[in-house]
Amino acid sequence: MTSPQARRPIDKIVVLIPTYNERENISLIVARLRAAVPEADILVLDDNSPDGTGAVADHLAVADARVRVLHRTRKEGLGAAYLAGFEWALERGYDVLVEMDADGSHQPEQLPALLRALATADVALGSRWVPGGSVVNWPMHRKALSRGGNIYVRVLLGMPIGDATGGFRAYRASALRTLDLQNVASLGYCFQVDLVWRVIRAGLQVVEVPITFVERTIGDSKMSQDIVNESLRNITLWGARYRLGQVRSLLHREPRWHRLGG
Ligand SMILES: Nc1nc2c(ncn2[C@@H]2O[C@H](COP(=O)(O)OP(=O)(O)O)[C@@H](O)[C@H]2O)c(=O)[nH]1
Ligand SMILES: [Mg+2]
Repeated sequence: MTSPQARRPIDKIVVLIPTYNERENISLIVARLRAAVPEADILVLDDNSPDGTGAVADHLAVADARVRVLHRTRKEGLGAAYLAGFEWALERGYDVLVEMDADGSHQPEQLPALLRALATADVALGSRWVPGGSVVNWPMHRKALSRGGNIYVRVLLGMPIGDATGGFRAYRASALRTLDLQNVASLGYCFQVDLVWRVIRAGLQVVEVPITFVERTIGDSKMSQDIVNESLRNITLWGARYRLGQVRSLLHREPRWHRLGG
C-alpha cells in the first residue's frame, strides 16, 4: 500500500443504490440521503423489480433532478448492477462513487465520515467488524456468516481488512479506473470481496471506517444459498492461486547461501 497522502478535492459524488423489490424503502432512503449529503447525486440501479420499485424511483427522479434511474432488464445480481452503475458514473466524470443498500441498513448519516476518509485514501470501506463498528438486529446465523466469511477471506487472501464483505463504500473514480473492471465476474455479493481484493493488489490506499449496520425493517433480504456458494467458490479459488503463487516464488528464490558465495 502507498503511504497516506492528501488526495484531490472531491467535486462530484454519486451514490449508487441497487434495488430489487425495495418499493417502500427506496423513497425513505433517498430522502435520508438527500438530507445527509445534499451535494450527492443518486443513481438507482433497478433490476426490473416485480414490485414496481423502478416506477417509484422514476417518480423520485421527476421530482428531483439529482436522482437518476438505470433500468436493467432482469435480475442479474448485485455485482452486475454495480458494474453497470460504475460504467455509467465513470463515463460522466464523477470523482467519487458510493455503494449503498436501499433497505436502510447503511445509514446515509454515516456517509459524510466515509467521504472524509477519502481525504487520505483511495477507498473507504464502511466496516462492521472493526472497533466502533457494529450490527443491530441481525440473527445469530447472519452474524456468524459475516464474521466467518471475513475470517475465511483473511486466512485465504491474507488481506489486512476487518470487513471485506460489506457494501457501504466510497471509491475514488481514479482508483476504480486502475482496476480491470471488465474482468470482474462475480455476480452476487461476492463482488464486494472481489473488488477489495483487486484494490489491495493494485496497491491502493484503503481505510476502514466503523459503521453501524441496522438490519432492514421493511421488505426481505435477497441473500441466498447461491450467493453463499458463489462466494465460497470464488474466494477459495483466488486463495488457492494466491497461496500457490507464494509457494512458487519461495521455491524459485535463489538460496541465500549461494548469493553469499558459499
Ligand atoms: N439491482 C439489484 N439489486 C439487488 C440484487 N440483489 C440484492 N440487491 C439489493 O442489494 C441491497 C442489499 O440486499 P439485501 O437483500 O438487503 O442483502 P442483505 O442486507 O445482505 O440481507 C438491497 O438494496 C437490495 O435491493 C440484484 O440482483 N439486483
Ligand atoms: Mg439488507
